[in-house]
Amino acid sequence: MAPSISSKRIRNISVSRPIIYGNIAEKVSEKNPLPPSSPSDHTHTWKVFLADPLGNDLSQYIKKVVFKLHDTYVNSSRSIESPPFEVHETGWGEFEIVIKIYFQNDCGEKNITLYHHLKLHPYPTHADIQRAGGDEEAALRIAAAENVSGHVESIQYDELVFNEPTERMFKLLTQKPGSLLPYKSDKTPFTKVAEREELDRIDKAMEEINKLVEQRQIEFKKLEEERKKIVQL
Ligand code: SLL
Repeated sequence: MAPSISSKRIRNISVSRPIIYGNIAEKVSEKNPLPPSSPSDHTHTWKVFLADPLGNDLSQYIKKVVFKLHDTYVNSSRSIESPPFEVHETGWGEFEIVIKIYFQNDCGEKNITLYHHLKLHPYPTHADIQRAGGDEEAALRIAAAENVSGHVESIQYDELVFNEPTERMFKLLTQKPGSLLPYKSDKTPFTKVAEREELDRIDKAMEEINKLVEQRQIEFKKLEEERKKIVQL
C-alpha cells in the first residue's frame, strides 16, 4: 500500500520541542505527612514528571510515558497514558528513574529514553563543602540541615529533536507558535536568559578549573625536578 500523504517524511528539516523532566521532593513532616498507605520508614513524598515548560499539552504527539522506578517499588513500571505525565510516590532512597516516551502511532517516531536521578536530599553548596573541610558526607549533612523547608527540586531542560518528521508530525509540531524556549517569562524558569546565565556560570567554573590545573602542573613540575635531583645524588 502506498504511504498516505501524512506519513510521508519531509526531507532536510528538523523540528525541536522544549521539554522539562525531573522530580520534586518534600521531606515528611507534620505539615507534609505520609499518606496512610505508605510504609512508616518512608522519609519523603515525591513526584517525577515530564512536561512542557510552558504548560502546553504534550499528548498531541506523546501517547504515553513509562516511568521505571527502583525494584523496591510495587509495580515498578508505571505507564501514564494521558497528561499530566507524572508519578506521585513516597520513599526513603534516591535512585535512577528511566523515563520512556512513546509517540502517537501516526507520528512515525521511535520511542525515546531519558534518565533521571531521583533527588531527595539537597546538593551541598560550595560554602557547605568548604565548611565541611571537603568531607562530602559532612557537606551533605550541612546542606540537609540548612534546608529547613525540606523541599528539593531536580529538574532538567532538554529539547526533543525530530529529524525529517512526517507531514502529520510536522503539522502537529508547528501548529502552535512559540514552541521554542521563551526569551524571558514569568511562567517558567527555563528561558533563553536563564540558559545564557547558566552558560556564563559554566564558563567561569571552567576558567577556575583550568587555573587550578595549571597551578597543580607547576607544583608537579617542581616536585618532579626535586625528585630528579634526589635520584642523581
Ligand atoms: C539506595 N540504591 O540504597 C538506593 C535504593 C531504593 C528506594 C533506593 C522505597 C521502596 C519501598 C524506596 O525508597 N526505595 O517502598 O520499599 O539508596
